[in-house]
Amino acid sequence: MQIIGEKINGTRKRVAQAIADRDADFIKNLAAKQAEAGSTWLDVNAGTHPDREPDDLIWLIETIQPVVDIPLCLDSANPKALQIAIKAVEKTPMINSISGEPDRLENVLPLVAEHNCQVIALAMDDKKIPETGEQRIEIVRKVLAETRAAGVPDARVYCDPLAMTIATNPNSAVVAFQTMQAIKQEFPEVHLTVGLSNISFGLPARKYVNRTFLALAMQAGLDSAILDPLDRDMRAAILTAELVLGRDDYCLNFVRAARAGAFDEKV
Ligand code: THG
Repeated sequence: MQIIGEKINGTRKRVAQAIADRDADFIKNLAAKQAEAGSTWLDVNAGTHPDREPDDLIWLIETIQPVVDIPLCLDSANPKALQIAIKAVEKTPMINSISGEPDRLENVLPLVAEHNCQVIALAMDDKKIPETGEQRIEIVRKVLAETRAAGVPDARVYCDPLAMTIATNPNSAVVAFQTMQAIKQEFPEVHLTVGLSNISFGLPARKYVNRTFLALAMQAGLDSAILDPLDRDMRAAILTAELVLGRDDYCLNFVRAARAGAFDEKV
C-alpha cells in the first residue's frame, strides 16, 4: 500500500494559519512526521485563493523539501499553480489531479507527460461527480485514452473513483468498490487511490468508518490512498488487510511491525 500523507492541506484550520503566518516550523514538523510514519508521497494543498495559491504552494514546497527525502503530491485544481509548483520541486512529483475536465486535460496533462510524473485521475468531469459506477468508468476510459495519447504509461496513472460520504448516499462506498473493480479489470496496469476520509464526512465514529472502508477497498484493488499516516490504528488496519489479502510475503511486514510494537496497547 502506497500512502499519500494528507496533513499539509490548507483547508485544515491549523495549516491555513501556518500558511498565513509563514510558520515554517509547524509545516516542517508535519512533513517530517508523515515521512517517518512511512508515507510514499506528501500531499501539498495550499487551499488558498487562486491569486495567492502559487506563492503559497512555492513557500510550502521550499519549506518541506529540506526536511524530507520523499516526493511531493501537488494537490491543486489550478493548472497555473501546478505549472509554477512543478518547477520548484526537486524530486519528480505526483500530480493531483486531472479528470475528464477539458481544462485540466489541456493544461495539466502535458506537464505530467513532460516531467514523467505520476498522476491522479479523478472519475469526474466538469466538476460533476457521476452517481453510478458505469458513468465513472466511462469517464476513466476517456481520460486513459488521453493519457495514452500523451505518452503517459497506465502504470503512472492513479485512478480515484471518488469516495463521497455515506452520510448522504448509503451506496456511495459500494459504487466506489464497483468502480475500482471495473477499472482494475479493464486496465490492469492502472493504480487506484482514494481520498479516504471523504467517505465518513458528517458521520460519528469516523475512524471506524474510514478503517473498514479502507480494508474493503483494498479487497476491491485499492493500492494507494490519501490518508493520515500518523493514525496508528489506520496503519495497523493496513498491515492487517495486506496480510489477510495475501499481499505480505511470508507475513514479513506484519511480523516485523508486531515486533516493533505496532499492535501493542497504547500506554
Ligand atoms: N481525492 C484526491 N485528492 C484529494 C481528495 C480526494 N485531496 C484533498 C482531500 N480529498 C484529501 N485530503 C484531506 C486532507 C485532510 C483532511 C481530509 C482530507 C482532514 N479533514 C479534517 C476532517 O475531516 O475532520 C478537517 C479538520 C481540520 O483538521 O481542520 O484532516 O478525495 N485525489
